[in-house]
Amino acid sequence: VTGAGKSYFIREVTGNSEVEVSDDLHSCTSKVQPYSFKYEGAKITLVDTPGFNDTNRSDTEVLQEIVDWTSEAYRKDQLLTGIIYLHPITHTRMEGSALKNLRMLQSLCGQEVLGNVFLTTTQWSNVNPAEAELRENRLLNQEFWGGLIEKGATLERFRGTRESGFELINKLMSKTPKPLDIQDQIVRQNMTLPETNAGKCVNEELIAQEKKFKGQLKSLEKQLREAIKAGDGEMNQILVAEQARALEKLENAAAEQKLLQGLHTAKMEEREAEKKERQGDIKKGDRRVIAVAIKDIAFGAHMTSVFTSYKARGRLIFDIHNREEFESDTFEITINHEPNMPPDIRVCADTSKRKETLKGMFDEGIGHINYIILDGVHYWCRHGTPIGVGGQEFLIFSKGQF
Ligand SMILES: Nc1nc2c(ncn2[C@@H]2O[C@H](COP(=O)(O)OP(=O)(O)OP(=O)(O)O)[C@@H](O)[C@H]2O)c(=O)[nH]1
Ligand SMILES: [Mg+2]
Repeated sequence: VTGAGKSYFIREVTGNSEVEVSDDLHSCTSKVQPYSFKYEGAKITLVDTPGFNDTNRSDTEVLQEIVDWTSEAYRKDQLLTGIIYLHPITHTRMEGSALKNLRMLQSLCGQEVLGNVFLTTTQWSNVNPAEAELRENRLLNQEFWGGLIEKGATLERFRGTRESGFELINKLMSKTPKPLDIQDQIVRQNMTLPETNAGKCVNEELIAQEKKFKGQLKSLEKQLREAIKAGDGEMNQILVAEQARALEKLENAAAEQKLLQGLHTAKMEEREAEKKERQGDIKKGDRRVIAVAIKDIAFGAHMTSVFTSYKARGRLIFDIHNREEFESDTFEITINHEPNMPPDIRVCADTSKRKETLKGMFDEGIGHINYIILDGVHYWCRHGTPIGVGGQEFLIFSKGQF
């Protein structure tokens, strides 16, 4: 909850004066920020977050900020031990925004993690104790915190002091760290933000807002018509101003929906591009050949009257027309030679022009075959003539049935 005292809590507990606490009604923390400190020999990290219903930013932006940080942490195998949800006891009622925050909390965490969630009231010193307790009791209603507490969350109080903060931290330290639903959905299930439960929650809220503001505009229009008919100039002005406000809110909700949808589209396009790239790689993989410079073969070729294989250096070529690939790094290959193949298999390399240097292994004639085995795949030498690139000549070994 924005302004509940998240940053205040962290500043008290860590003793870090750099934690920015707001001094007015405007939202203060805009980035997710971890603060670490030593406590009884353990390193503890408290993570400050912006709150929803931020006065400067939309819920979608705040959610994106939280999602970015939590997914990064999850990728680094850093799990959260607990969540301290702060709610100011100064709030007299459970407003719509507070209910929305609870839904967000639930959709971000998921059921499994509720056992590690502390529903905590703050700012007790700002309210008369009897009244504060009354409010706390009201928070226990089924539709507020009651439901979450039934599912494992705990009711806590932060009294504004360091000790009180440490009490909460002590309680949390015995908990087992668990992944949040949002982390699992974004990282492991590779969902787009609007596909996650938290994203859906924001979207539903926006749809509800849109409906509400449209309704408001309709009723304002009707009232305005009546005011005009009655010649009530003052009322007319008030209504026009109200109409403008409702219209602005409607436009904001629509813009945010668009932003959310944009995040989805962007991610889908990214995925599509990745898929295409993968498919391209597979195709490339099918087409790949091994090119061996004839100068590298020459010496060994002479030896094949003695050996059936010898080592040379070759390079992987994905696109036979890509001249740069002929410059790529070479690696050691073994060229095998089988001179006793059945007579219907022809020798692959027509090295007639190079008889002198490639005598032996690449001899022309019936019953000779030259091949390389790479990653368990046979690459046969089947190009009629060596191909010349950049003043060098290469023999090409390619996959497929011989
Ligand atoms: N007395 C008292 N004041 C508090 C307490 N917690 C917060 N405050 C005051 O409430 C105001 C808001 O506190 P912040 O810590 O900035 O609130 P926040 O939750 O970080 O708010 P955002 O970053 O804007 O989401 C500040 O003026 C704090 O001094 C508390 O436990 N006791
Ligand atoms: Mg803050």
